[in-house]
Amino acid sequence: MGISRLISRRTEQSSGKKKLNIQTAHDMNIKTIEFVRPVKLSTSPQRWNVKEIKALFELPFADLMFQAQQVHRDHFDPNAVQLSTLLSIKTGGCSEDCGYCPQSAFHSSGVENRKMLEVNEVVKAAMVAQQNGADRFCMGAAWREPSDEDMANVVEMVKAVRGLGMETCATLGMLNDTQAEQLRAAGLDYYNHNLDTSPEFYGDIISTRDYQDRLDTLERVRNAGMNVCSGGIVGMGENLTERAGLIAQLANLDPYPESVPINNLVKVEGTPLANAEDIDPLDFVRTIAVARITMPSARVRLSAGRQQMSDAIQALCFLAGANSIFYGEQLLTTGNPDAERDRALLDKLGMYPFAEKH
Ligand code: SAM
Ligand code: DTB
Ligand code: SF4
Repeated sequence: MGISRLISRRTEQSSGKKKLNIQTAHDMNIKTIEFVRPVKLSTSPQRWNVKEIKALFELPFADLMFQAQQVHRDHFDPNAVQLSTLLSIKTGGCSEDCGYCPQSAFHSSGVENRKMLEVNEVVKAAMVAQQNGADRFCMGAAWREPSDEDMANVVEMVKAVRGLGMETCATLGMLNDTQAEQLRAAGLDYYNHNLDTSPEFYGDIISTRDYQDRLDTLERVRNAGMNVCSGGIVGMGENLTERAGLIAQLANLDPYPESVPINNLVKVEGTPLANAEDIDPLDFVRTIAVARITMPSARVRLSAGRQQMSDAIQALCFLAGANSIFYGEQLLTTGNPDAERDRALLDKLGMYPFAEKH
């Protein structure tokens, strides 16, 4: 059924004028979704194919946003945002060649190699983050994979941060089964490991490990019983099919990740992607909306790239279903809006940190 027919079916004659019956808007929205893509009741683990996801990307902007809002409101308080603070616990000198990353030893970005932080330094940073209102603390390391010695330190960090009453997340590269189990036993709530892009485009960006390695790590995290945080980067020169391919991979994980960071490439001088063409900001918003629709109950994080984004685009991202941000003036090696600017933005939008009201 066409949208216009749906709307006219839901209108009433009143004083000679057609009036939209607000009470039935919810019902109407669902029908609009059916109009765009028939609801699937199949139990197949392949929930979405790339063609269907591409079709979502190609919807008129307002239709896409409408669907995303509907799905968002069905699953979350639409005005609550989860705040996650990042800390680089081991910076630079990484043996992988990820084309976007300033921490790769293959590139000359000027990022200094630093040894791993001490447990007490990490705890101090977590306490500051907590005082500033963050509810999740994410520890990131520039490793291909952690060594046994690294793991012993990370386990202490996780226990200590958890002891503060914060949710914990770590991103340390590839894990084996034993390491995944160690992290779970330490109380790690989320493990972040991004697929980054589609399988087809992946080889253009990274050559030192393959896509299957990433999927294997995600499976180990899942099997160990931790929440999965996995997303990707847009704006690396991928085409629409490849962008849709990333979302399809994430959405078809069974189950899909609890947390989905969508990063807008931060172009760092000295990396192979320093001169990548900017993605149209509205296409970034579309990516958030498509992630929301295809992974309805996931936290979709408006991740890296916010410092370069206007308030208006960020507001559209929230409208598209983003409900988590990195909070604090530093990501890993690059900048992020400072806490004051974010507080002001949330206030302006009538939004609030999730932890304050839930
Ligand atoms: N070394 C570990 C790994 O790669 O799994 C963990 C840290 S790594 C920096 C975590 C993620 O940060 C990457 O997978 C990528 O998605 C994101 N990232 C790195 N550099 C970025 C950039 N310049 N812009 C946007 N996202 C970036
Ligand atoms: C994620 O998806 N984005 C974060 C976090 N997970 C680890 C990292 C963004 C890094 C941006 C570049 C930098 O600051 O080095
Ligand atoms: Fe290393 Fe992670 Fe950067 Fe890749 S993204 S170079 S694995 S720190």
